[in-house]
Amino acid sequence: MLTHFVPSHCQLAASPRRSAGFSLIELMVATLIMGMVIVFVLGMFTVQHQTYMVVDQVAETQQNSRAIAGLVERDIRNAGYKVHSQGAACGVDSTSAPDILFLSDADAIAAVDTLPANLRGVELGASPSGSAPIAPGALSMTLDDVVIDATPTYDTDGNGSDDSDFREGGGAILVDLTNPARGVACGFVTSVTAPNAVVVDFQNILGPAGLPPDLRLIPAISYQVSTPVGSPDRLERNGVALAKDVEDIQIALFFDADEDGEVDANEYVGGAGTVYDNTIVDGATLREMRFSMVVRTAADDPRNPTAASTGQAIENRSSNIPGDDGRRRRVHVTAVRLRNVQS
Ligand SMILES: [Ca+2]
Ligand SMILES: [Ca+2]
Ligand SMILES: [Ca+2]
Ligand SMILES: [Ca+2]
Repeated sequence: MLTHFVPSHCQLAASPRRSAGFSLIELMVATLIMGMVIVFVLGMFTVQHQTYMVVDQVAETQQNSRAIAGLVERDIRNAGYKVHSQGAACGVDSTSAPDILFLSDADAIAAVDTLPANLRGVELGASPSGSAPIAPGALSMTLDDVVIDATPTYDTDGNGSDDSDFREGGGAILVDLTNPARGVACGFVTSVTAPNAVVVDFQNILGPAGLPPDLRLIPAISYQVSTPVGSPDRLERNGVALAKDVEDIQIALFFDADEDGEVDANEYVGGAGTVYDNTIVDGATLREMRFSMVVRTAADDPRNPTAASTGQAIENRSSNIPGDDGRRRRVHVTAVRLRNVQS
């Protein structure tokens, strides 16, 4: 009985031709299909890996932007604290390169309730002696004191005790109280020698004086894009690297020169179509500042080869940064009111 019951597929398997295994054609077809699958999977993996890298880098850039913006906002908001309002902020404007920003250094000044009684309510700043003309370049200044609030804040000579409210690598803003129309000048502090000497590398000039000048030098925080040889562009705060891959910073300032309580069209400088001129600005009427920056990813995105000049035309910058390197870029804009500045 059993010998008669043989399923048909067993009969087929038992045939001598089929038991020889796969034919060459079958093997080639199988190999080809396998190859195609591998190529497809590898391709998917590469694309996903690239996407992951780009997303990761863009996320990092955005995180950087937020961290920087937080610090800049704080510094802008505090600018003018306990110092002459005219000297709260000073910009060095460019339409073809990053701007440079100086903000009066609130960290250098003790909180109002810890100031000595005789200094409360007094607007602080050091008085330089002599009346040297202010032009771009290094200028040695003799001050009444490098400490403006009776409490030194920075240890400039590294001996372990604080000796100055100015610091090397930081900035300084110069105003003329009897000639506010001279505007405001600013530069980098390159040397501090307590008790009364600083060297400031001025980045701009102070307008001509009509009346005998009454100058005040105010310690300031500096923001600058630096391009060290062989390193990526970076943003420096007080000469110290704050973040890499920051390509550009641009500032726009909003004044209320006629004091009608609002910023009129002609009171907006440093933005599109306008140029900030530090020699005609009365800083005491500054109400708001807009700070924009371009941050880019650290590496190229191979799928973004023609990203030329995307997103770099910010404020009054007329020549865009060449962006044809495939890097992704993000523009971060922050606008802050200056709460310590009063006319
Ligand atoms: Ca500019
Ligand atoms: Ca101090
Ligand atoms: Ca010291
Ligand atoms: Ca106005």
